[in-house]
Amino acid sequence: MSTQAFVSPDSIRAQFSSAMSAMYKQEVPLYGALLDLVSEVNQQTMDQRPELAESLHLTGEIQRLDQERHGAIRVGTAEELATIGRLFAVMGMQPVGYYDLSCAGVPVHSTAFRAVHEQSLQVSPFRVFTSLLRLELIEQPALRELAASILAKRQIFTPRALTLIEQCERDGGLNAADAADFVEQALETFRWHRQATVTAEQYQQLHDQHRLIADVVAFKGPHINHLTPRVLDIDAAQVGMPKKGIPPKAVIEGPPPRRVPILLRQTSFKALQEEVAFTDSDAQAEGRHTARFGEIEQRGAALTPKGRALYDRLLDAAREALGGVPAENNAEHYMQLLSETFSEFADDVEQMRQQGLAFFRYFVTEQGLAARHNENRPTSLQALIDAGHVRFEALVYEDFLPVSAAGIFQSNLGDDAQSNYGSNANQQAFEQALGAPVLDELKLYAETEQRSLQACAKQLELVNSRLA
Ligand code: OOG
Ligand code: NI
Repeated sequence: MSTQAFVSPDSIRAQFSSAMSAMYKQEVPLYGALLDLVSEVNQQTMDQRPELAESLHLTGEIQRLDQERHGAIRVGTAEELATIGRLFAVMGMQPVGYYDLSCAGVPVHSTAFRAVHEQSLQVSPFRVFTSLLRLELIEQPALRELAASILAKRQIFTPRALTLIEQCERDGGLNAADAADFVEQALETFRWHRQATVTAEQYQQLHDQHRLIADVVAFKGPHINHLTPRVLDIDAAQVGMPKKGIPPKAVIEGPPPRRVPILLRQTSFKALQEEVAFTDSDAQAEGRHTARFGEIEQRGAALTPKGRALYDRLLDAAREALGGVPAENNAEHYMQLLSETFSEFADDVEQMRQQGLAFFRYFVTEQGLAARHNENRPTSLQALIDAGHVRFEALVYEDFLPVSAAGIFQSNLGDDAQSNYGSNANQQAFEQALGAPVLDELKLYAETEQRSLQACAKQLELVNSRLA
């Protein structure tokens, strides 16, 4: 088979992301309402803020905005995780980052599968937050064994999906027909099944240990539990949600509102009550399970290690001052504490750049191009920026935030579901289960920034690519 016939992984990912969205719209009708709200808010925001619209055009983000979303799944075993990693690799998605959620009382650790190069992200930024259940955190040995034996019996991939993954690994790609087939087959793994794999009593036992354990263990597959579109103004979305009959969680996770958004701000609506059938239930005795929920997010600047350390410190300070978990009854106070502590974080792109708080992408301006053969033109990055020969935009954060993720998990599990597992970060065990190391997101942002500096140096015909 010739390489020419292969469809690019980026294109398979774009097809998959769109098929997933269509499936989720069918499964969760409120998701359709959420998408409508997001596109209304995005339109309004661009009308009201032409400078933002211009930035989005410059970076190309405008083209990916409508198709931008992330999903989340939770798998039960190392083998499932390793195979899901191979499935995502067919679509050009690699594991990025390690998130320990045990310290927040959720017995999982996670990574985000996503494209890693800016050009691939531009084609499709689709990402999946993927968590692995940590059975070792279940204290009762009998229950741990029950969970392990139930998981050992299930196969979450279709035979055809497995064949196509192997074929892709062997041949180096898939042709158009196989790629379309793969998208359809891969989708099956993420579909909701109302038929549980356990009896009502087993479900209860698992659920009593932790609702999340029941969610992972009691079903045929790792149903996608939310699909999150990207909004340009999350405060407007939060206000707009109740008007569309979507009740939002009490607080927006992440940093406070700012002129220059950083990292990630997220809100969600409560999980749906789903009807499920246990293996021993008759047609009348319906069970209930909460699995799927809705979420909206606003993405901002990717922070450098220095910026991230500052973010973590300020977030901790706000949480400490609150003296508890942000919830309905202290939401306003929390938001006030957040904006007070974050006054220390520069809210101006130029200052953020000079203080080395965020990663950026650089662009040569018309003026810079026109002046590139002048002998006295500036040649240092700062001088080129000051002279208007180069401009810059913050790189968008492509990843997740552990504290926010824990807040999202918790608001959907119900506050009663909090347990205490202490801090149990174990990246090595996660990587062993996955069968590969996870990539360092900070390195990826730094590489993108370097590539943009090199491209500028080349366009400006600077010798030795001196900007990079
Ligand atoms: C994942 C929650 C984390 C996010 O956006 O931080 C997440 C889950 O509930 O499985 O999706
Ligand atoms: Ni999410």
